[in-house]
Amino acid sequence: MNRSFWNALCLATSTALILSACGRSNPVPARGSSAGPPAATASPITEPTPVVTQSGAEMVYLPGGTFIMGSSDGNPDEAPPHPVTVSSFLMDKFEVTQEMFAKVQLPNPSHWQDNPRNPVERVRWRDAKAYCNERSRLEGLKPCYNEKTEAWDCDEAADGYRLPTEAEWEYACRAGTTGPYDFGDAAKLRQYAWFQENSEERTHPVGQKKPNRWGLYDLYGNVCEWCEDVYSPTYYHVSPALDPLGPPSPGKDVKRVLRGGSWKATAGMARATFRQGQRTGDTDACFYTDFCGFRCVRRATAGELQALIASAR
Ligand SMILES: [Ca+2]
Repeated sequence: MNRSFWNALCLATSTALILSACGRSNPVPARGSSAGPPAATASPITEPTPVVTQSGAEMVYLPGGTFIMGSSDGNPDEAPPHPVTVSSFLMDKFEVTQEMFAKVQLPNPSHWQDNPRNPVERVRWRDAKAYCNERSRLEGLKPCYNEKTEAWDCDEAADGYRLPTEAEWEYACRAGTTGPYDFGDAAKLRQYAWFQENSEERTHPVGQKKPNRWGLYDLYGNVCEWCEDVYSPTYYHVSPALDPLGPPSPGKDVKRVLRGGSWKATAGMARATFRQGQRTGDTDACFYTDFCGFRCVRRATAGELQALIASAR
């Protein structure tokens, strides 16, 4: 292991010890949270917890934590494995479906439109961000994306919906485990994913397979999921240890990260650490990636979280 790995490990360990010494049960505060401390009667939420949002979207609250991102057993771009700490966040329980897309009155770009619970696909990276902003407006939240800038820059402090960072996606997929899949080995993948071996060359309605350990469905397979990050095969050598956002954008129509593999992926491409770079479709008149979908994340204040959890009961 190289020096940068050990430096990163020492930093993460030190951070964890400091937070532990402070007696904080939830290791990382919500990034961008504008709220004060939780209400005196509210207990900190330390386990993944399902919620339902104001517009009816099912999400799971994931307390932040530290994990080892990447793998030394996969492709070169998955190395080196390195410790990463992510702040708490909410993540969609399912891939964004076509009925969810319709709810914000955006045109459906999908190839397979025979079931409203099918995941939206053929969705450009920017269209996914447009959905995030519209869903934020629908729920009275501050949109994260500035639609006036070239790359629709993300305001990390806003409380609206956005695409996950690559680190958030992998943290959620790993669900506290360290292997290629949170459920064990590839022999069980059929129980959790639509992929090359069982998909019959198409998408399927979300939520039909088993969820991962943290209650998230279809992270493996069905549609690949857009992340916010610029794709760089060497980023893990320089990634910061706390809430990494990916490399800076080198220009227009760069590759962005896709995660999880799709209905056409091999089992190896559906691994928790598998990385894929995909052009965003901005300059491609024939964008036809019917394996590209996404799910949303957002931050929530402690007070909001309590209300969301109560509404899900
Ligand atoms: Ca997926």
